[in-house]
Amino acid sequence: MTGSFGAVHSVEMRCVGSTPARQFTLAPTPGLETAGFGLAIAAPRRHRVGDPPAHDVLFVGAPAGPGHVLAVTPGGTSDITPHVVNTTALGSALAVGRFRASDGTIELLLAAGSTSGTVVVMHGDPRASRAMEPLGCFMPMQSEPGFGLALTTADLDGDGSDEIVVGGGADAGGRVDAVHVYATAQATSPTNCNATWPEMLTVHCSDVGDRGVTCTNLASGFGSALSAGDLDGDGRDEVLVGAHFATVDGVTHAGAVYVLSSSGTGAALTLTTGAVLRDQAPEADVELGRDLRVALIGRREEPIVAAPGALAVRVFFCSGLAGDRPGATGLSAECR
Ligand SMILES: [Ca+2]
Ligand SMILES: [Ca+2]
Repeated sequence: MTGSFGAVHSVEMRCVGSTPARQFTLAPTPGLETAGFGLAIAAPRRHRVGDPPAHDVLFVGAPAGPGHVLAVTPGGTSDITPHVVNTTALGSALAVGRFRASDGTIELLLAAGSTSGTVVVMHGDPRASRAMEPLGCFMPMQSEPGFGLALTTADLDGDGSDEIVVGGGADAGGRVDAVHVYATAQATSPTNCNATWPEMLTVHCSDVGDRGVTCTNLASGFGSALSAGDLDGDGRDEVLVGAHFATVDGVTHAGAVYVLSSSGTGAALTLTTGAVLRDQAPEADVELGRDLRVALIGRREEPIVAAPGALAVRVFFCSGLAGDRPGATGLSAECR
């Protein structure tokens, strides 16, 4: 799936090398500022093998200026921009989750604010009469430039409801090195974005010696790309964190992806590094992990990781987690 921006105002969906299978084009609308349309895109994810098909909707951010967010459904394109105060660049990052697993609604997370950082939460069913409405918004406990540069949702305690994961903690140069996790039951006034939500936990980058990955005391970019999925099939999502400027085997900016595994619930929830994805023969400035997604391939969710310096996208069928190593049961054919 590719996004485009500027005057094009379109999002194309295509198989690699093919002509677009489907293209959404935004008709010019008087009074609607849509510059940057396509800079961020998000769609509901199938949480488990065997889940019913997710909502047929694509959310598209147009973050230039104040920012807008649009919902593209088979019925057409609608502007669902929430009216909240003190935000700019709304829609610069997007993520879709399910906080109330059983009622058929979904949540949309929108990043806003290129300097202060705010995350807006919307709730509803974009296909039905229950339109997407603002549910709450929050800022970090302490000002963090870059807060919300990356967003994802993940069911970290296995209760069927997603938690919120936010990349943030940038230094003065905008380099990110922290990942924050929030519970989803903290909805606050949707019109006041000066609120803070209590964090469940924060994770910083740490070196992994047996994988040759060094990131501490570096601007590793840890947290500037996020995704989540249940790589080992144990019912809990893992959080995947790109650290595209990490040093690997002494090679600078080779990049790596941290696979964070959860344990415990509630206040006792913890995230630890369960595995690290890296190139077997790292090369300088490949920046593995600059962007990443988890997608269902066969019966398992697998990481798909950008390696822009190698002009490549890498799929890691074997993360190295217990249950996701060669010889484990239930694996994709490529990982047996
Ligand atoms: Ca959960
Ligand atoms: Ca898992």
